[in-house]
Parts: sequence; structure tokens; C-alpha cells
Amino acid sequence: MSEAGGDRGCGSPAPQRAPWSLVATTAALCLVTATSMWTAGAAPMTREEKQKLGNQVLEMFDHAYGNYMEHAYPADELMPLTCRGRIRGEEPSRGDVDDALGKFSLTLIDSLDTLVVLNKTKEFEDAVKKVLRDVNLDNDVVVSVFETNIRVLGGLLGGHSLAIMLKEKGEYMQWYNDELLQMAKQLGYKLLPAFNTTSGLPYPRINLKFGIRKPEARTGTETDTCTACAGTLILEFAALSRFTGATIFEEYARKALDFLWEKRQRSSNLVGVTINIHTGDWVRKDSGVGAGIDSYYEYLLKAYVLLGDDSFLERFNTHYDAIMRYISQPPLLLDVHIHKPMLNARTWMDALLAFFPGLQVLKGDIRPAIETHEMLYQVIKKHNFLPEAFTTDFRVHWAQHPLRPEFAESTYFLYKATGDPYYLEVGKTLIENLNKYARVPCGFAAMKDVRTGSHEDRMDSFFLAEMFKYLYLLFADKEDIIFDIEDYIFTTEAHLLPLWLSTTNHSVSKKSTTSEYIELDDSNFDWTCPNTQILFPNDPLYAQSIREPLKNVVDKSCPRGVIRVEESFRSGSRPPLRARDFMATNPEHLEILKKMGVSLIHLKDGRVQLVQHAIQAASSIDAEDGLRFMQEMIELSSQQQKEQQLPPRAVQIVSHPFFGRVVLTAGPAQFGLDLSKHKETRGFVASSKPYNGCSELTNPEAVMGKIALLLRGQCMFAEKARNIQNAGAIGGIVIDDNEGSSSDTAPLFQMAGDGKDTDDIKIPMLFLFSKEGSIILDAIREYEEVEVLLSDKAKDRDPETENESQNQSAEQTTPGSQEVDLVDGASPEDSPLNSHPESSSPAATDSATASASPSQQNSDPTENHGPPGFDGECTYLDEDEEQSETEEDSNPNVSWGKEAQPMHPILANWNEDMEAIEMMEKEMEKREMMKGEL
Ligand code: DMJ
Repeated sequence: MSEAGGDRGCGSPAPQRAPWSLVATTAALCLVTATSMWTAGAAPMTREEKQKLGNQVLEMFDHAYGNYMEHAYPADELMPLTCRGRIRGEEPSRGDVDDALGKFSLTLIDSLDTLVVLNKTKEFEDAVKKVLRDVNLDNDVVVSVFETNIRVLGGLLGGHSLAIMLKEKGEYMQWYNDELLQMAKQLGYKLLPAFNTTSGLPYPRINLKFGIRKPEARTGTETDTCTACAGTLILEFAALSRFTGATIFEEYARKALDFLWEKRQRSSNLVGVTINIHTGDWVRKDSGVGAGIDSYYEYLLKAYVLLGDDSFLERFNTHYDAIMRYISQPPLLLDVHIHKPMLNARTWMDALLAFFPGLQVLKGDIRPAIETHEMLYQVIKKHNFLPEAFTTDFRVHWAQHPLRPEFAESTYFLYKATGDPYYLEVGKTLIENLNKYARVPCGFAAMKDVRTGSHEDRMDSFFLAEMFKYLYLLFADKEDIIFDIEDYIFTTEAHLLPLWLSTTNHSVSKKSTTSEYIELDDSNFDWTCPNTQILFPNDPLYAQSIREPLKNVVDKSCPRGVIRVEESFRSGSRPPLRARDFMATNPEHLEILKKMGVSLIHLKDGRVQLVQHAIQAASSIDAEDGLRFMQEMIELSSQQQKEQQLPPRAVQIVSHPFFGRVVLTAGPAQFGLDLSKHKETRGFVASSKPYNGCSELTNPEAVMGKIALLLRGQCMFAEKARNIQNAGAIGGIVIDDNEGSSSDTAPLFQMAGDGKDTDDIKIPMLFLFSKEGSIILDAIREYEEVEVLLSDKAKDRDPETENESQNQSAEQTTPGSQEVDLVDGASPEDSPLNSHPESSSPAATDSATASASPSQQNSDPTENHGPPGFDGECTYLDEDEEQSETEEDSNPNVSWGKEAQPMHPILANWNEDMEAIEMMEKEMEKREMMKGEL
């Protein structure tokens, strides 16, 4: 703090001073109050307990980093289920998510500064030497500019920042001579060709060896990028310029930001999710604070903090005002349309927005930060992790969770701001859940499905770059860290850049801003930073009092965002017709439709299409009602399709040394024992002979009383089931014959019956893709006796074996003591299956949508099959109830109207408003489950 030289409040203009006093002010102010405020609420945590939790974080980091270094390095990432490195081109492509992998030992570089924060200075020194010795930045591989910037350039710069700090201290890194910085500079120059567009916005991808346009580059034809992709460069690029004196990097990043600012939608001051890098037209006009936009806002505020340039703060404040006006519907943050910001673009939120409360703390706007964080925490308590997307009534919308750190980040910043020990308890829960549900013998595995507890074979580098840093810092006291963390700013990947850069090599010309910015009316958020100075000392229970009304928001109450949707209908009156009430046979309804400009088209195949032409509506208000009706209809349809799908099942390996820690995502069968209704089936596995199970088994004695393993193909699934059942098997697992296939990259499907009555099949049957299947086969090879649990949801780990498992995991962190080597020598092949559109990259995160079959709608208005957010009762179904609803909804006899009238809404006109929704629909189709195949 010594160089801060300022004590101004958040957001107040002080152009002559180093801007990082903002960080200091927020943190210092709130920490001072922390000691005296706890007369009620969460009990203070003792120093011993905090240290215990900090040590637990260290042990977890060792488990993740140790396994990466031992089993994956120099690969980019660890695959924790198969316990090997993920090498691009040697694994089935996962689409955009693989663009982070540049064959540059991503996880090692992303972990560098975490090692120093966690006091592992010796390991840091070793890691830096490895980076300098082994990492090649000149690979013929196409990478994401955004990911390479935040993870690799940021990682190198964070490493350099702490290397020079350590060198100065005089004990470690004495040999260091800016080598990491030189690598960063080399990488910076490699990224620069991406900016060769008229707009100055970078291409989304670049070939590290060949750049952009050359034929060998295999990139450079893209037209669009996401706003975050183009707007999350300034911290790393400016740091690179200021560290090296080469101003070009900062200039390019500024130009991209200037262009985005120019292109903001002028009436709402919002930006869309994707933009054309040549024309600057918004390609997707929906706007939120999560996927695709998130770190653009983050970097405006942090660029002000790091660089001392007021224009960034002014831009941030302008956007922030718009966010609080339109997107923030506390405790929710809901996407809207940039041209019609009172219209919500979705009724679900994505997990990436969990960083926003942390940013609000930096802004000094504590109240909404507490509210949103509390809402998110309750979603986490319900599902153990934050699902990639969840609806306004907190149901899972996209069940994956790749161990994202955003919620831990916000928890840390809220603790810094409030000193409320409640946030330490939150951190403790995060640690417990990670150990309980994500920890596997070889690292931590992403959750494939938070509902079933099944895993995905991935451990993203950001887990080490961010999660452990924020969790460790949460419990650390000042003396637990070897440097002053307040002297640094966190990049979006939690890399540390020193605040003294604001006064170094400060030669890049700033844009003149005098007449550019609108005078803001900030009466809307008079709780912003300066007020916290008054609030905390006066009201020690401030944070708790904000959380209290939200305590049951997930389980019981109607979220406010939903109420706002209701409110946004014209002046208090109800909409003329709700989608869930609509019946195509009701003449009154048809009349209302007509007024709203919605026409009904009966297709030859018996389906009904809805088309809206706004210009045919009786008035602009009716047109708006029509648009709302169509939106509701899409949501309804999407929700119902989702409910009609059988959710995935779980195969959990429960025998030594797994003890339930490895959970594989399995496809259900449309026949046999329904695992969602019955107790799970537990048994040892045995391969059937013939392995395809297509004729009477020749080894009934081996499968009797066991769970039979079968190879997919040659005959119907039901036939296989009958053959193993006749041999006395208590269950069956069909393993895909398509070598290399995986639930990470291929959509899961249900095994269909054989078109005949399958009531005779009584045993449960599950399907595993080849990669998941080979985890079981390899386990058999290694341990012979392998016991599994077939269920709809992973069961708690056996408490009897929990300790043993923990000990084993701890042992594995000791080099050379690894006991589990699951797939030594496995030879994966490229999967011929379509790649799965899941990604952590901002550009691709929008694939978080439901799959749908709109053909079965219930006309009974007393039954709530509509989008829950629009229901007056606003009830929440817990998992069991959700399940039974699923079963009911899949009943083909449920009809829509008097006779079954399938319907498929199509949108016409008003494209501008509806493009985002159409895009969601397309994604839905992509993700639709494959059905009824062999
Ligand atoms: C990280 O790579 C960065 O935080 C990025 O800005 C978005 N989120 C991922 C982790 O979830």
C-alpha cells in the first residue's frame, strides 16, 4: 500500500493520482470494520480453523498440481479420470474449448503465480525453469487469442511479476533475468497479426506458427468474435508494454476497446454478445454480464485501476449504470436485448456471471453484490456446484460444471469488503464439495452433470490458476503470504500484475474524453462505495440483513426477476394470453393471437406453426404482447422438451481404490429397471461371452449375480439385455464399440427397445461411451475385482472407506507413491461422432440450452407445465419431484387441446429482437439427444 498515495473513495475522480488507491480504499475500509461488527450472524472463525482450511487448500492444490506434473506434463492439461495428459489432436475434438490448448504446457504456465501465493517458492523456481526449458510458443496450432492472452500471456506476466518480487527480496530467483518476460514478449508479437482488421478488433483465433492469413494458418476467415474476446486484452497487453517499453501492445488493446465503446448501443449503453470484426455490427444483440461479455466490463474497471486512465472508469460507469438499470434484477442478473433493454432475452443465467459480485465489490457497490452472491450460494447448496446455466427459478438448465472459480473469486472479495465470517463458511463449503464430489484419485474432475454427480475427464487450467488462489487467500492472514497482495491487481485469470505499472513507461496516448461521456445520474445506486464507509460502522449486521430476506429464495420464494417480467407488461395489466393457457381450438384465443399479429399455420403433417408479424398487430402494444407470447411459447416448448428427456445416469466405481470417487456419465435405457424409481444396483462387473451379448452367454457362471459388460453393436440393445438376464446378471453396461467416443464429445442417448414389448426385461441397463467404458475395463485389468453402483445420481462416498480414500489421495501427492495408473498405454482415436458444443470460452458458452420436443403440450390450465417463471404460484420442484414430472410428461397420451396438436413456434419479422432466441433454438437442436439406435 505504501505507494498508493491516495485515499479517495471508489469512483471519485482523481486523475492526478495512481488509481490503485481504489483497491486499497475498498479493502482497507471494510477490513477495519470487520473486527468489531460480529455481535450476531456467523460466528467468527478462529485463526486455527482458518489455518486448517488454508492447509487443506494447500493439500488440494498439491493433489491437482502434483498429478498434473506427474501424469500429464508437458501436456496442456491433465485428464484426471484416465490419468494422462490431454494433447491436442490426440484426443477427440471438443470444439471451441480445445482452442485454449496450444501445446505450450498450459496448466504449468497458468499455475506459476499460484505457486508463489501458496508459499511454494521452491516449486515456483522449479516450475519457471521447466517453462524456460520446455515450452515452445511456435507450434503449428490454432489457438484462441482470448484464452492465450488471459492464460498464457497472463500466466507468464504473473510469473514474471512475482519472480522479480522474489529476486528483489534476495533469497529466491537470484538467477532470474527477465526470461519469462522475454517469452511473454515473443508471445505478444505472435498475437499481434490477429489485430489486422479495419476495426482493430482481433480475429478470434490465430495459428501460433503461421499467424492468420497464410493458407497454412487454417484461420483468418472468421467474421465474428465475442465482446469479451476483443475486450479482455488491455491488462496483459498494457503490462507487457509497460514492462518492456514496447508500446504497440497497449496501443492495439486500447484500439480494440475504443472500437467496442464506439459501437455500444447508444440508447441503452449496452453491448451485445458477439460483434462482426470487420463491420462492427452486433451479431448477437443480447446483453448480460456472463458468457461472452463478462471480462470486457471487468477490464474497463481494472484498466482504470492499473493504468490510471479515467476514460476507462467513465466507460465502466456508463455501462455499469446500464447494467444496474436493465440487467440487474436483484438477486438475478438477466440478459436483455440491447435495443429493447426492458425485454429479457432469456429466463436463465450462466455460471460465468458469478464473477460479477466480486467486480461490484471493486466498484464499491456492496449491496447487490451480497444479494447476487447469496442467490448463487443457495443454488450451489442445492446442487453442490453452480451448474453452467440455471433458470430464474433455479432449476438446472445446463448441468455441467467445469470447476469454475468465479464464485470463489466473489466470495473472496466479499469477505475482504465485509469481513463477515459468513464468507469463510461459504469457502469451507466449497472446499468440502470439491473434495467430496470432484476429487478423484488422479486430481479433480469436472462435473459432467451436477444432478447425477458424474464426472468429465477434464481439469481445466483455470482451476489451478484461480480456484486455489482465491480459496487460499480467503483464509490467509497477511502474514501467511510472503508479499503484499494489495500491491497487485488480479487479471480475469487471477494472474497478478503489480500496481506500480501505472507509473511506468506511461507513454501511450490516451483518448481525449472531455465531451465523450454522459453525466451519470447515479442516484440509482446510492449504496456505492463511499456509502459503505458509513454503513458498516453504523450497522454491523449490514451484510447479514441483506442476505436474510434471500435465505429461502431458491427453495421457496418467487425470484424478483420473474416478478419484473410480469411487471414489464403494460401498466399492471395481465398479458392478454399466456402461452401455457393457449389452446388452438379456443376461438377467443385465436382472436387474441390475431390482435397480437400472431398467425397460426396448420402444416400438412398435422403440426401447427406460429408466426408473428409485428406489423400485422393491432397496435404497438399488441405487437409487444405478441412478442412476449412468442418468447413464452419458446420457453415453454424448451422446458417441456427438456422434461421429456430421460436424464443421464451414473456408473460409480465403489471398490478400491476408487471408493465411489469416479463417477461416469451413462445413458439410460427405455426398458428394464428404471433406476430413478428404484434403489441403485450394486455389483461386481464381469465381461460377457460373447462380448457383444448377441447370443446365449457361454459364461453364465461368470456373470451370474454380477453386472455384465457388453460391447455395443450386432444386435438390439434389448436382445443383449435378455441374454445377460437369462444368464443371471443383475444389470448390464453396454460399452460403445466406437473406439475413442466419449460423453465429453458426443451427445448422450437413451438405448431404445426393440419395438416389441420389453416388459420381460427386469434388470437395469446403462450405456457408456468407449472412453468411460475403458476406465472400467482398465480398472479390471489393474485390480481384477471391480464393483460398481448403477444409479440415477452418484451416492455419497462410503464413510467407511472415506478416510482410506483421503489418505490414498494424500499419499499420491508424494512423488513416486501414485498407486492408480488407469490407462497406461491407451491409444485413443479421433471420434467420428459430432463434437459436443461445450466450452468455457466466452464465444461458445451460449450452447447452454435445453433440448426440446414441442409436440406434447398439456392443455389443462390447472397443471403447471409452463415456464415456471410465469406461474403465479411459483413452486419449486426438488429433484425427486422433477423426476416424476419427467416421467409424466413423457407419457405420449398427454394431449394438447382436445386432440393432440403438436406445435412448433416459428418466428418471423422482428428478427432483430428475436435473433438471440433463434440462436438458442439452434443450439437446442444441436444438443438434442440421439434416439433409438442400436
Ligand atoms: C477463466 O478462464 C477466466 O476467468 C475467464 O475470464 C472466464 N472464465 C474462466 C473460468 O471459468
